[in-house]
Amino acid sequence: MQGTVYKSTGSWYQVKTETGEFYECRIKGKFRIQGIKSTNPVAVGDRVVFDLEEGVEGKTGVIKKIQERDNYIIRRSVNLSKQTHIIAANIDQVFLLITLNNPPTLTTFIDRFLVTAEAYDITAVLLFNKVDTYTPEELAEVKYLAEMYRSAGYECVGISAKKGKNVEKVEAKMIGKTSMISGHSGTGKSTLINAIEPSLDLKTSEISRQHSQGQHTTTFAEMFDLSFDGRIIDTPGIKGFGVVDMDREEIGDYFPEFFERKQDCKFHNCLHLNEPKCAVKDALEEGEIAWSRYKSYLQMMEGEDDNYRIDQYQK
Ligand SMILES: Nc1nc2c(ncn2[C@@H]2O[C@H](COP(=O)(O)OP(=O)(O)OP(=O)(O)O)[C@@H](O)[C@H]2O)c(=O)[nH]1
Ligand SMILES: [Zn+2]
Repeated sequence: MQGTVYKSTGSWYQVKTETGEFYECRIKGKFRIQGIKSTNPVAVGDRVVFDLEEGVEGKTGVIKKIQERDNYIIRRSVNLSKQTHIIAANIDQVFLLITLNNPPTLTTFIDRFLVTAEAYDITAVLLFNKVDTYTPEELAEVKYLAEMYRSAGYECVGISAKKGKNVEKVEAKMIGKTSMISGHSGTGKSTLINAIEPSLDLKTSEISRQHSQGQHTTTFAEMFDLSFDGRIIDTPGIKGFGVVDMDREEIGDYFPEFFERKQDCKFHNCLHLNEPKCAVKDALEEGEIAWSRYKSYLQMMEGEDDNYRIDQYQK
């Protein structure tokens, strides 16, 4: 039988067949995918082949095969820097929910996230959420950030998941696609999904309670069918987003506004660091490229991990 993984809870996978039936499936023995060192061999969004289990009551199955993935998005596993965790597979686009404060989303985090999305060829859209709570100064900052990311080549929308502002714009972008919703814990992922599909009635939680408990409402990624043609993937709050297995030479190519100018650099393999006649640095000096983007680039080139900074910031 064939189906798509809608949910994974560690050892069990919820698989939906083309006829719309759900089966609880698991993996038997070692199941490794070539070339990927991952803590989870099967991820939400995977298309799988499975056998029904004999002699077992209910609808359970054993996954035999994973069909080739169009793409997948990964992060480093906690505590195991060499290992990776596949967050989801076969994604058409990813929406990153950003809030200025409560919780703060740093540009270094946004940039790392975008680089990862570029590396796996997934369209990213930035959603600046909670616009209903911002002061005029904060709204000006949102506008500034949105302009900056638009000029880098990304679509940006200011929304209020709670009040419904611009939610219909997000909805329109989801038609016919599998979308992933990402963002720090508390940025409003579940609230947005509920606004789009109230029948899902996902649990949301107050920021303060989340912090005192230090827990996420959503612990596993999960895919949901929308009432229109579209699917949504809810992901656990992501703190850091490690960039995995990326050569220093390719990082710049995942900054669209750098890549666009690279052909005008004197050296075809310019790293935009100290090389003469670098089109990226020229654009930076002229204010066409944002310093914060370049700073994130330098940080990634130095292989710095900014997780600890985000953690400090969030406490
Ligand atoms: N004022 C306002 N509050 C919002 C908005 N969106 C979400 N919230 C609130 O922010 C808090 C966190 O929202 P959730 O939807 O639970 O956030 P989440 O991203 O799903 O969090 P995790 O499940 O922990 O990853 C809740 O108290 C929401 O009511 C918004 O647009 N405006
Ligand atoms: Zn250059």
